[in-house]
Amino acid sequence: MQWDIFCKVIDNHGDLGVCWRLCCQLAMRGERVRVWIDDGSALQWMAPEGCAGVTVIDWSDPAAVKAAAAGAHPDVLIEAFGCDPAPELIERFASAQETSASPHESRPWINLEYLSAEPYVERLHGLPSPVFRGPGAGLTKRFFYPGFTPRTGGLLRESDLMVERARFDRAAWLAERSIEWHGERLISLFCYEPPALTALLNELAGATEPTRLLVTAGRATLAVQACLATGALSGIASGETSAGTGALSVSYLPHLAQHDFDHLLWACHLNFVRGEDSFVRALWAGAPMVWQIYPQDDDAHRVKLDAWLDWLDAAPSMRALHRMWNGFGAMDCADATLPELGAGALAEWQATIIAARQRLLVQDDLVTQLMRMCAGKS
Ligand code: TRH
Repeated sequence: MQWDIFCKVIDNHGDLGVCWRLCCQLAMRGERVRVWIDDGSALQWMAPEGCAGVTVIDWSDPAAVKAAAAGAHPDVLIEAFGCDPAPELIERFASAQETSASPHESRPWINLEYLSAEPYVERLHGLPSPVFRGPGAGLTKRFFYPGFTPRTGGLLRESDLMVERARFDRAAWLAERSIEWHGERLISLFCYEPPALTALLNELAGATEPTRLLVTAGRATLAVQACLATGALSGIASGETSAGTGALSVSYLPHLAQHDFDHLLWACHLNFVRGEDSFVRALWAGAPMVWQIYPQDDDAHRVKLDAWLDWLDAAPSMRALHRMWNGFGAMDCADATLPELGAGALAEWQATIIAARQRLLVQDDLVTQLMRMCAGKS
């Protein structure tokens, strides 16, 4: 089938990251995919080689929209995160419905929602949403909610993911990427500007166990460099591509292609992730993880974070660390300290993540469920 997926980049990289992963997984199953993006600039580093079977259309270019709209009608329209596709494209989609054989064979229009572990997801997943206004009036969308339980839409997961994960060679990958490593503990950092960042850097610098912090490009690098620039850490040696003090060494990474970002998570003994897509990828990586949730108004993200920690059955120490890392604890005072990131705590957290991953691996992945819904079988 022909899938048209609409993606508007709000901020950061997750809207595009999730949509791109969805496109690639559909194409891997032989589907024809067009992804309409208003700002696809991040694809230059996220997917420099593109993906066979996926056509990228610049939604902000009227000529590109016109040319694509003259092409084949989509069999499925996916509106990612409520992004409201251009009216002329909805009109075209609606006109294609009229040529459908019968209403029950109408072409699916799916509203792909953000991921959450909150209870409402199971209630709303799959519900119809009639369209009353605009060019789509009279049509019906369906809600598709990703999630962590069998009564949700599941999570994006490539069919060969765990085979690739098992095959991964940490030392070879680090060498290929020219990342300095002397056998020390590796921690990845992908974050916004967490209030507890100084406390983390101080803890790692003062620990007995040496650590190399692999800092991702963009906001995480800026946040670490800002911390180091304040002199909050004593004796830090700070350079363009690396820094270090005490037991802590810091390596600043370039942007990695999306498939390689997974390898970063697989290489590390602890992953600090954020948003939505990297959060899921850290679960699949099976290492201890700390999630900085995307901040929302009126603290809605706090409810969302707690819902996930409840689903995870997280230990009190993991909950305490998440509260601090997300600024819900007393991290605004300079001398606050994080829970010890010792071997015992990491082993306990890793057991929790691996148990959660096992629960997820026995569920159908998101694309399997989406294709089933669009084939009218769910
Ligand atoms: O960038 P994010 O914070 O995106 C956020 C969230 O998705 C949030 O839910 C959404 O509301 C907001 O955007 C608008 O985090 P996320 O979701 O992990 O997306 C980052 C993507 O970037 C992910 O697909 C991984 C990818 N990535 C790379 O491919 N290479 C890299 O080097 C890095 C750092 C990230």
